[in-house]
Amino acid sequence: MGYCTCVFTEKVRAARVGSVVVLMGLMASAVHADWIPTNRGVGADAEIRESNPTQNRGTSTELASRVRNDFPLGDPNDGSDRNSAMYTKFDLSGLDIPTPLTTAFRMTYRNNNLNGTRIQDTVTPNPAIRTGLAIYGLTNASLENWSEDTITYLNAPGITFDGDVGTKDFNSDLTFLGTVNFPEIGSQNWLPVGEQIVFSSANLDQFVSDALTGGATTVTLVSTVIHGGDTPFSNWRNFNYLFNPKEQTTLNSDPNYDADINDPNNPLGSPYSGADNSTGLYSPSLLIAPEPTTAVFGLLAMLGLVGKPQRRRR
Ligand SMILES: [Ca+2]
Ligand SMILES: [Ca+2]
Ligand SMILES: [Ca+2]
Ligand SMILES: [Ca+2]
Repeated sequence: MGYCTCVFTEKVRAARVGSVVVLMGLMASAVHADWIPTNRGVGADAEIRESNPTQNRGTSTELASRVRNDFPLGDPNDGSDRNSAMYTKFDLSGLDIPTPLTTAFRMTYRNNNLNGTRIQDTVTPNPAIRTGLAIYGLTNASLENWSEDTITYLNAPGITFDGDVGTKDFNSDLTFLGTVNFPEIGSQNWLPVGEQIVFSSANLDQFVSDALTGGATTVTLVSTVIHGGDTPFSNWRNFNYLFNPKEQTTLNSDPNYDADINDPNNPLGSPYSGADNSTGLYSPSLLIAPEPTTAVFGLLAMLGLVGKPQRRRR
């Protein structure tokens, strides 16, 4: 980021009266964060399905994960099991990457069917127990050249196909980064179309940082529902958790979303109902931003408020 060029530093030193205004401007610049959608450059998003391992779904307007494993390998019914994962690639070329950085990954809900039974334990019941997404990073950089137009379950990087539909087959080319749960449903009737689920973790920061240090210009994240195909919650098993890919250029309409089912008078409808996604605002996206405390400390140092003003190279 360009928040501490030497010229600017000299200006700041000379014009301390204007420090507050300058600080505000610099803050806006320094904490500026870019969500990089799969729309950018050679970015990509595609779902792969073990039940149809040679199928390419790169141009689909949906991205989903569904897992069920009721039948073992060799059973005539194994083909009715399900195991699908979502591949997303982000083009980081030409970006002014901050150091150190902080990151996040987000996707947005495609359909209006994410009600409480699909995300929470409704058996106990216990809304604190929920499913969500498990996120993996492709750490074998030599496999970054997968294409949205050709990726299938059989040729996807990080998967060793075992033929047993419903068992996840990730291999050591992928590194597990963590999980993110869906939120508690509370008094909503479902999660609104277009709302985001955001994953962030020190592991993700490290994964992106390591990739960039290694010279990568793209990074790949793979997402799947957390639960295995044998979860005891039948409403989670074999349910298709759907998200918007870049090809979903207009979000579904969701006029009956209710933010509070106990209030008969609140206005209905998702705030993102029918929203325009032609520029990727709702596509799978990776955030790369300056690590906040360091950036703020740097600004304060520049203004002589802490330590000495420092000159730093970009
Ligand atoms: Ca796609
Ligand atoms: Ca199976
Ligand atoms: Ca399998
Ligand atoms: Ca209501």
